[in-house]
Amino acid sequence: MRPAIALIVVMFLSSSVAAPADNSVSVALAGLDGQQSTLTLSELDALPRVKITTNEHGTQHVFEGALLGDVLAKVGAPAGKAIRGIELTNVVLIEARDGYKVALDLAGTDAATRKDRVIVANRMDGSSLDASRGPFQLIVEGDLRPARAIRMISAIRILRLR
Ligand SMILES: Nc1nc2c(c(=O)[nH]1)N[C@H]1C(S)=C(S)[C@@H](COP(=O)(O)O)O[C@H]1N2
Ligand SMILES: [Mo]
Repeated sequence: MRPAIALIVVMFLSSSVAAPADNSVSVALAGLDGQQSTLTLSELDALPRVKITTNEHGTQHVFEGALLGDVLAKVGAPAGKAIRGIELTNVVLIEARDGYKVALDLAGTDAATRKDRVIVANRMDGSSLDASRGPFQLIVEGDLRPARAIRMISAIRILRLR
């Protein structure tokens, strides 16, 4: 009887600890001039929400998150008219927990520059992303194949090529 009660107490405690632990998972952010920050799920949820419908191997999904540009604002990334001249050589490098990496040109991710949006998503079809995708996944609107839809994002950095 006693070990069973102890087991139930341990299960209860670990399940109640699991919820806040999920929000402690964050993405490391780095700007062009040494700025460093992190992005938590609650910070992502607080940004203006954007929904993008994708077609992954013939299956339609609705992803929801925030514009990559709104996330990169946390580390002072140039946006809109500030992306001109030499700033057009900036690259966004996104890395995942499994070592997968994707590079995008910063101008191509800017909502004032391109109609197709790039978001950091944390929900798919109304639910939080599971461990194999999330908590954070990149979605590039208009991509015909999902190779750049990097799952399990761990870090997002802006780099100067010059
Ligand atoms: N972290 C991570 N993201 C990733 C991948 C990956 O291997 N690791 N594969 C990419 C590719 S090539 C595709 S087609 C889509 C879907 O991959 P899946 O079929 O392995 O789910 O996720 C993309 N995002
Ligand atoms: Mo792929």
